[in-house]
Amino acid sequence: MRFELMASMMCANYGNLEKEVHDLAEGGIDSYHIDIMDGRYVPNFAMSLNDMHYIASVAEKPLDVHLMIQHPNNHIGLFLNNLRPGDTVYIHPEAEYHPSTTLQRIIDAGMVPGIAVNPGTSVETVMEMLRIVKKVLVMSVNPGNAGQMYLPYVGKKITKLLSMKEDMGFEIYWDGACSADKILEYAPKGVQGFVLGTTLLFGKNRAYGEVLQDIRELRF
Ligand code: S6P
Ligand code: MG
Repeated sequence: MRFELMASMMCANYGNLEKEVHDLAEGGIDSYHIDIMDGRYVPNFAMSLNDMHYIASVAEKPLDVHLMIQHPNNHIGLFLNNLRPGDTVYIHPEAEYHPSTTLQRIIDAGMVPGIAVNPGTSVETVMEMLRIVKKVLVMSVNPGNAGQMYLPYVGKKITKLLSMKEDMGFEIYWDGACSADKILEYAPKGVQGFVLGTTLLFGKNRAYGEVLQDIRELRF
């Protein structure tokens, strides 16, 4: 079964970031998930523009940029100018007065447009944007930190989105507390990709390639 695996780079070892980027690529990661935070939209500062810029400069695989910032339209050019066509940019619709304007700027720059949907955000409130975006990043934890507990009520929202994705033309991605049992349950149902952080990939004292191979060999 083919599904995408993204590495949550806020969980990487910044003591040797270039090696992390290359080890993850050799291990078989599909893209680098970049959690940009402003300390306002979320109560944390994880990665910022320079981190993204550096990873973009040493990475050959695509970037998957998750903007957890207020009013992303004010600063989106800074991010788009440092990405390559085909990289993905997600915004949080609640963080923007006119989210479809911001999504159009992402599209015009040649990036893949996405929205991130918080655990407390309903599908109904983002319905119009589902026709614009190519990717929906479903948050199964509240945004801001790695290493949190999965929020089980998110499952019903994924079921609802799965029933709409073909008609509306988007793919679903999972972000937060992603474990093997979640991949086993949701990849066969049609979730296209999974962000891997501390739950499954980082801080395990195992080579990334071994961990990723175990995930690819899960028996469905
Ligand atoms: C959370 C962020 C996520 C985390 C990821 C970490 O604000 O958007 O991308 O980095 O959830 O994974 P884990 O397994 O530590 O929850
Ligand atoms: Mg994220």
